Amino acid sequence: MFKKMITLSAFVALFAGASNAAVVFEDDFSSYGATTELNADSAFFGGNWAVSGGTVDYLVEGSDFGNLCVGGGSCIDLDGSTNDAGLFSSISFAAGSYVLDLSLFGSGRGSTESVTISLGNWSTTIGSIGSTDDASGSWAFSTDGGALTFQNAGGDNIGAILSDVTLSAVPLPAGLPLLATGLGLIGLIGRRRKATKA
Ligand SMILES: [Ca+2]
Ligand SMILES: [Ca+2]
Ligand SMILES: [Ca+2]
Repeated sequence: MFKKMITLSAFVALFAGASNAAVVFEDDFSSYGATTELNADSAFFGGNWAVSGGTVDYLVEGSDFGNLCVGGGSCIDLDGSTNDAGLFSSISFAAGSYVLDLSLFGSGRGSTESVTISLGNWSTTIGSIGSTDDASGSWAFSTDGGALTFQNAGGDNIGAILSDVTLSAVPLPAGLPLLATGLGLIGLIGRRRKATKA
């Protein structure tokens, strides 16, 4: 009976920690205007994103190249229109544990692309994204902090298509001591009951 209670407590504590994951940054790219902006610069993204070392394109459904946005809406072509793919960088985030969710698709124009995603000292490269591939995913990681960045390899104006970026902070360091304390108290109660019997 007691063992079952401890197991249940552990699950409840872990579940509580997971559900506390708080969204710290979210962008579906719908708020930057109703028409496509080729070589959209840092000012265009209103401080949410910076573009350096080349360019990216902002595409909108119903506007130039907007058909490349998979599922409609707005999206980013990570290789702009200057034959020099830019580094696409978000605002900065603190050190910690995060879950990153995003939609990333092939160029839709016959090419194969490679994209490196990083946040501080965490980084992953998604290589060989075929033209019609869905390379969307979710990554859980710890980092020393910094901007979330995207770098498309190459520079032929045809890049992978990015949309729906969500970054959530996972409060694992705060949850673990709580779980340890809970288990410790249960253990203490158990020992006291035994001592009384003896
Ligand atoms: Ca382009
Ligand atoms: Ca570049
Ligand atoms: Ca390319």
